[in-house]
Amino acid sequence: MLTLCLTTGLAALTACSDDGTDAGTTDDEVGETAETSATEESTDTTEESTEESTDTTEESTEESTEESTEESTEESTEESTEESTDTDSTEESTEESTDTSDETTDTTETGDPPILDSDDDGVPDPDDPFPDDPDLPGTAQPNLVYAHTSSRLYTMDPFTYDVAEIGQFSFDQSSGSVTDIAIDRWGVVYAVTFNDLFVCDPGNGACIYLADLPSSFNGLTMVPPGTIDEDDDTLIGIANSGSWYKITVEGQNAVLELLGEYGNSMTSSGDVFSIQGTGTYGAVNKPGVSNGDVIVECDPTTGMAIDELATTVGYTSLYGLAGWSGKIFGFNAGGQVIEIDPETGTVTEVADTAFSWWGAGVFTILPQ
Ligand SMILES: [Ca+2]
Ligand SMILES: [Ca+2]
Ligand SMILES: [Ca+2]
Repeated sequence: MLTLCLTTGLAALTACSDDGTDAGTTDDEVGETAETSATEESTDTTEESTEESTDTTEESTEESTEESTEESTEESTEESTEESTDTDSTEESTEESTDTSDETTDTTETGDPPILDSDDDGVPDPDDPFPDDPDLPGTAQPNLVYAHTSSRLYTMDPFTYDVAEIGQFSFDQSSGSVTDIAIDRWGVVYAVTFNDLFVCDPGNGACIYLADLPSSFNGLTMVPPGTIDEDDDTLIGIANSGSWYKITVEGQNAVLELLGEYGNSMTSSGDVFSIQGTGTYGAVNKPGVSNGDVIVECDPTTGMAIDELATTVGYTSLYGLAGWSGKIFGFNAGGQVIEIDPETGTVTEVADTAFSWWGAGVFTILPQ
């Protein structure tokens, strides 16, 4: 269900982006999205049947179709108004299922996962805001972490700590100060200003508007597949208050779902990052602690702080947080970059720059 929710959101925003700023086709977009979802369900069933026996592809397809028809019939008895729609979807699914059976047979021979990437840009269709444009949205380099000021994007090598400027953020509309960024496992970079959500090209900082934000976030991160969504990254916004929200794009609006909060009156200093197999960490302001921020490990499904790892004595305003295996990087408003050892809590300054850091991001799955 969550996968469909995110997929639906991206499909809807893709339609919007293709139409520029035109917001007058909402009904059509919803209809197309619904049909797509129905087709995907039927296609999945067919793929499973095909994998069982490629020699009986036709029989499997027929069985899948029968199952789909039965399901449609059951639903139809409950709501007669949906009967015609379900029947249409089943007929379309039958046609597409036959095509997909052939593709699946080929895929089985090569052993590649059956994830469609129509424009071959390395970002599968469900996670590609521009699934038919190989030049957008652009992807981050997997061996680097990213950090930014309110107006410029940078990279940092997680081992040499070399900081390099990519360029100034630009906006196709609704320009603003970037309060944080997040990177999914494919390298797609999302950014928030105080008012809006964007997807940005990490090659040049060019940001494309996605949606209005109902409230501001000083932290933004993806959490990896298997955390909230079994199969996909999930975009999370962290409010100054310390509350965590799941962000889903529907049309030109970012829909928020409250997941939880840090707890114990801790508020967000500025960011969270989450890497599969490594953990989920946040920089918080803790009542009674004034000589630094506190680095906490979090439950990524609720945001609740489950462990306190370190107090970054002498370093406050850690507005950006990123990391690597066994490394936590804090980027502060004073321009320093510190590394926190999650095992020992040791804090080490690794870079001192002239840039007032506002945020940071890293892939949810590190390069293998
Ligand atoms: Ca793609
Ligand atoms: Ca693309
Ligand atoms: Ca971030």
